[in-house]
Amino acid sequence: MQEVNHRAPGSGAGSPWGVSEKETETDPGPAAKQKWTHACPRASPGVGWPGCASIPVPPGPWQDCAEAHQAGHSQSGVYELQLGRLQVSAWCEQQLEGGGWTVIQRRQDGSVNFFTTWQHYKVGFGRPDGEYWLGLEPVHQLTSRGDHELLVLLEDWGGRGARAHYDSFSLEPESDHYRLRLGQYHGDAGDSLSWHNDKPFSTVDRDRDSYSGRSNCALYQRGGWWYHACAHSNLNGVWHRGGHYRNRYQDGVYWAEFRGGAYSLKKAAMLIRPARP
Ligand SMILES: [Ca+2]
Repeated sequence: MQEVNHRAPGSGAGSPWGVSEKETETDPGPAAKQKWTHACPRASPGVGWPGCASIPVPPGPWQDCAEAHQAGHSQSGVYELQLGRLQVSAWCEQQLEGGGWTVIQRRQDGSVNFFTTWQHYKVGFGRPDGEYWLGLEPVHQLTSRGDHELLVLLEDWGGRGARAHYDSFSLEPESDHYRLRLGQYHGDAGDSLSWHNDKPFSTVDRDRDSYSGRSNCALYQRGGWWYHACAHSNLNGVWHRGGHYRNRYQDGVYWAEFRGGAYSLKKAAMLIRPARP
């Protein structure tokens, strides 16, 4: 994978990133949060929880962020979503390109460990106002309701942004390992996800990648992804500070067509919303 030279900056419209870049904090580990909702506790007097208590939570739960947007909630923030029997907290991006986006993944400060197990990737981990993974099952539930589009937002350490847009996106059920179904690419980031189309999701403890034998891409690349043999993108990899990194394996947060596999991006986010007819 070769280094791709500077691309045009993203439009900069909207702010899909979390509340603020916190100092790196100790993550209690997904094991402490093994449940369907993401811990962003309701404001309780005297209890400080940076970033959460200050965000008003609009009434809900909502089917998705698009429904909340249609109901007039044009403020980005943490919303409660009801997905079948699941209730989850998600960040809704209500300003960017008409709003209605549900953020399903976000990296921005290295505060959350993404090198974790199938169960955690299934149910989700992190905090919706910071770094997080919404969860394979919630995303499957969302995308099985109807056509969705996917927007990938990237930013390097020089503040340069790039986008990858896919006009359809869905995940198959767990029985099919949350296999990725992806539509047509548009954007200025370069297409580093289509190579992963139709691949099942793999984690360190669930090797479904195309790399034969015991070779486990999730182990080498220290993340969870729709690994092939192995990756053109690895947005759930290790958040290396500063961009360029040297490691035995390409384990950074990368999008090869944008800055190459040996460059770990500062920010990455994946957003979905129902496709518009
Ligand atoms: Ca393998």
